[in-house]
Amino acid sequence: MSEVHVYDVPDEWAKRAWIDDAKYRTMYKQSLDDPEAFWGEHGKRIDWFKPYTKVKNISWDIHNVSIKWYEDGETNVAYNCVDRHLEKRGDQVAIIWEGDNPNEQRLITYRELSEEVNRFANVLHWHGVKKGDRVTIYLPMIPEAAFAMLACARLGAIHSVVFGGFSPDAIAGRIEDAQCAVVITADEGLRGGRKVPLKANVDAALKKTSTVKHVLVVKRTGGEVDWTPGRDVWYHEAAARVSTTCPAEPVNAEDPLFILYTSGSTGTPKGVVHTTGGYLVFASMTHQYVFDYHEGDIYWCTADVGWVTGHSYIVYGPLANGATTLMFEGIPNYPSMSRFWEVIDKHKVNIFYTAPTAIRSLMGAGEEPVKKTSRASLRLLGSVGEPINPEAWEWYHRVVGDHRCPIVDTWWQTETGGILITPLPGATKLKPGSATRPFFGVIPEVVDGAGATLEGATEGNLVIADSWPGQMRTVYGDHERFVKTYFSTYPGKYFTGDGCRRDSDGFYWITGRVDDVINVSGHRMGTAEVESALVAHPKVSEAAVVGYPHDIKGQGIYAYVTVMEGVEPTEDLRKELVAWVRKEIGPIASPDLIQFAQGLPKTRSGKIMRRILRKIAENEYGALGDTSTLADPGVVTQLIDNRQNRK
Ligand code: 6R9
Repeated sequence: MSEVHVYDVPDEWAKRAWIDDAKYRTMYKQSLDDPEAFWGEHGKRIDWFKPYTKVKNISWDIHNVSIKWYEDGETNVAYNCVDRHLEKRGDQVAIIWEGDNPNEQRLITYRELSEEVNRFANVLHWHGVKKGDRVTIYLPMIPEAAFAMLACARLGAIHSVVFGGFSPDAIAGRIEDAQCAVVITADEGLRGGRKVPLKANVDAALKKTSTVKHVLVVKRTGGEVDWTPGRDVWYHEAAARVSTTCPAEPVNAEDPLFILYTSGSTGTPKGVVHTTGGYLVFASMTHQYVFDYHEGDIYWCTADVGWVTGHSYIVYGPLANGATTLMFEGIPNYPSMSRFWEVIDKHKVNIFYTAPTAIRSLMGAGEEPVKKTSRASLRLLGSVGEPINPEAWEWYHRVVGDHRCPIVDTWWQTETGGILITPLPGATKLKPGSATRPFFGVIPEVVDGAGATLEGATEGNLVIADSWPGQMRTVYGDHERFVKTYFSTYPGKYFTGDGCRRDSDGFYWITGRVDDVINVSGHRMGTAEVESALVAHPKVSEAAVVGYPHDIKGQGIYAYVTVMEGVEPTEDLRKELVAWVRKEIGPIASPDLIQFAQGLPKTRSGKIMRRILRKIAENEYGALGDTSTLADPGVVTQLIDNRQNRK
């Protein structure tokens, strides 16, 4: 291994930060020695209508997986993110909204946020939404997305946010799975100057599912949309008819707050369920300590609210803490490659949290677009979504942060609700590419394939040995799948699906997924999902999908396709298949490379040998390993000869 550059904690950081190294060690030890006492104390960071008397009640026994935190407490997430701030910071900006067009912005104070959320909740209530009902939110990055999420929370309804890049089929599947009666969308979205036909996508989705009674449409661009009278409602018209007071429904700590669909190694996306109390405690506490958030800071997370990062670190964590959170509608390279840095200067952003894929693509444009901006307000940088390669880390640190800003490389998952492994900027020395140490209460372990726990400096699969309050509680409607996916591989432990290395300092280095999930620009894709989209095409007989290293996206999608008898595997068919997958799932699932194959390598029992396909896609065909179990070894030579990734 090449030598690792270590960055010590700067003195001024150790002094000013909430947590220095000594405090980290003390608190971490407390959190493990007596989790009841530790989380009992920290649970008080949010307001409770009815205080809890029980803190932690966990069983990870595969015959009875049950996860409960603060189980007899009652609270409301919208109350915590909005109402409780009004007295002290009613006039403080809660949300800075920066439009796709640099001339568009909105500043929303906590008082205005309260009015908007109450109004939105009343509109939902009017359309029949009550506690426990599921609501699909398919919106662009506009403040109404946050209003809608908080409005659901206010009523005790469960939101299911669907990323605006998903196709009508993907929306329909998610609506159907959660049995949603209301969908909230916009006429169109706007990204990089281009329009996204959100309402039209919802219209197409609703042809395939019948649970939806009302579609609330927020006017964003004013573009033409089709209208189904009786079903479709303009949000602004409904909003004009309701008041700005709506009581916050008391909900139990374990009542669901949201469902968020995420890809796994098999089957259709899973509805990850997060509940109320533990989730909010964990999101707000990690937001405060990981980003060292202090009163008055301007905080910007560039994620989309369609992903968990947007849920926990644009909306819930920051607003629970009374922070000013920036919400950006656009993309990093529009209208120019300097956009991120210009937004930072315009709004005097202090804390900036983005993804390695964005850093790598901006790196490609050189230093000039960064250096022509000031960025003097920046104090801390963050990274999330995939492993960050040391070159990108160093560039982020040197060019964006002017050597001045620590970088928190935060490892977590949709399932974990909040950050689990991360540096704390006043406590943890930094090693580029390492997510470093566990957050309070988190017990990472490295296990081998057989499940043995490995000690010291080692490498293997990452599991977590005990629960934390932000943990997902179940897969919506399928608890068995929850148990099987996360608790059956290593009984008694939560299996993350990630591989990792632990070095001699006890620092963790996440090496990427060890299952059939690929991470494309920080977006999770199940290879099985792309495969089933491909085989749904009438000209495709068989398909196998794997990831391969991609300079900007981290991983690209490589598809092996066998066509039906009599079909010509042409360039046109290749384009047709890419367009097909985009239509079936969405643009994030577009195959980067398609290889037409006469046959796929299979064992004699008919199992596709993905290990071999992965190697060929990685252009590492010299090291195929044991191929003795192949039914027809000739297939492999053909695949190598026609490989698509030749760099
Ligand atoms: C928050 C989020 C989760 C998967 C996870 C891992 C990868 C996320 C990472 C990271 C290395 C980091 N991942 N953060 N890998 N270093 N700092 O991204 O959730 O979309 O569910 O993805 O992303 O592979 O298992 P999600």
